[in-house]
Amino acid sequence: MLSMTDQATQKMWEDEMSLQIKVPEDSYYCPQDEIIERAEMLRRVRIRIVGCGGAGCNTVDSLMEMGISGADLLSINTDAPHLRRKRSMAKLLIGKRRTRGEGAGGFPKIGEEAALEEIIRIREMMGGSDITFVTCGLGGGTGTGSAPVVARAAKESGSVVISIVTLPFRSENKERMDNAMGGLEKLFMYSDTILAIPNDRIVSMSPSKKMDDAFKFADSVLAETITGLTELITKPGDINIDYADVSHVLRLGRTAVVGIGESSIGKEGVISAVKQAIEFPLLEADTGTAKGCLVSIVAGEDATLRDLEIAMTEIQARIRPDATMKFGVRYDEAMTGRIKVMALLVGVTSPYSVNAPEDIKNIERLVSDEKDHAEIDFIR
Ligand SMILES: Nc1nc2c(ncn2[C@@H]2O[C@H](COP(=O)(O)OP(=O)(O)OP(=O)(O)O)[C@@H](O)[C@H]2O)c(=O)[nH]1
Ligand SMILES: [Mg+2]
Repeated sequence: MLSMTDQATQKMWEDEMSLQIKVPEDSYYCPQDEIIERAEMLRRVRIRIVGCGGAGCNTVDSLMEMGISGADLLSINTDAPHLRRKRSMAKLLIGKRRTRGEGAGGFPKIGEEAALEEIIRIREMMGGSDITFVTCGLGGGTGTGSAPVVARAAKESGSVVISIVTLPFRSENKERMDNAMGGLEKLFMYSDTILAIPNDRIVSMSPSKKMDDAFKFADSVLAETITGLTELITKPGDINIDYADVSHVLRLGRTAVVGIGESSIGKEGVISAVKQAIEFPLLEADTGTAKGCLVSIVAGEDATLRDLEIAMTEIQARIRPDATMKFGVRYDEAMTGRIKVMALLVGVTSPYSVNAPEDIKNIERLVSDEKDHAEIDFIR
């Protein structure tokens, strides 16, 4: 039996509840939301994307054109005219004394010295990042020499570091391949995850074999990969992936592959999107060995729970049964009738895996034997 005071309290409580229920939806206000919002701002994941050297700055320029949200873009180069022409949110001309704004002339040692000249600025600029993408075309002087310096500064400031680099074309000279392998070895020391993509492989997927088009295509592949990964973390979805999920999965293995697939909704379409994403031919990886998987699904509002279930089951069937899988889902009006699946598979085995320094020799051999060698003239 409730006492009189308890009954009065209960009545007051019920009145208060009914009052709250009567509040019209559009004037919804909850004072705690302000505090929660502030906490949300504080835990916003800070993502930096740093393009080093000519190719790296071109990738950042492509990202600016595509419009990326939730990440800061930084371009670093020794080549002043190139750096000035390219779009970025912030720029750093390195090696003003060493190279006088004229590039590193294909010498990674000079690229490294140029970066070290500005090490204090680089450390400042890397501070506070949670995730740093370092991107460059390995093989030249600036990107190859400076990317490991940037990766190291980011790592030392406590960031997760993902290096996404290209390996030179077979038709470039042997010196460039040696440069690239030296750079890869250094990047290996400061990266949590490395995606090293042979240029010949990218071009074998490119619709045009003309050099300019091939580079543009390579830039767009890199830019799309980076955008996909960034938006997976930063764009609020209906099912979110957060920083803790991402850093956990990224630490499950050094080598990662990423693939994107898009198709119509419905069973067949969803399976086809998953297949495209997982069997993305860039690195010939054995995805069945993946230890971790981050999946981002963007679908039209008409996609059903069944479509999502099919996508999940199809992905699970293609990776290790005990793999850690985290996924985010976002509905997007612009995707009506369609579904886009992006999968980052971590800890895969690929001929291009860099899991130990010895693997680098192996990659060098593979790139030299690349059967998909692009028939393009590379003139420098
Ligand atoms: N994706 C892409 N790759 C490129 C492009 N230009 C060159 N590459 C590749 O990237 C490698 C490095 O070239 P750059 O980026 O021009 O060289 P850098 O880092 O600026 O070095 P230096 O010019 O010697 O100071 C080349 O060997 C090519 O394999 C480009 O526009 N896009
Ligand atoms: Mg250059």
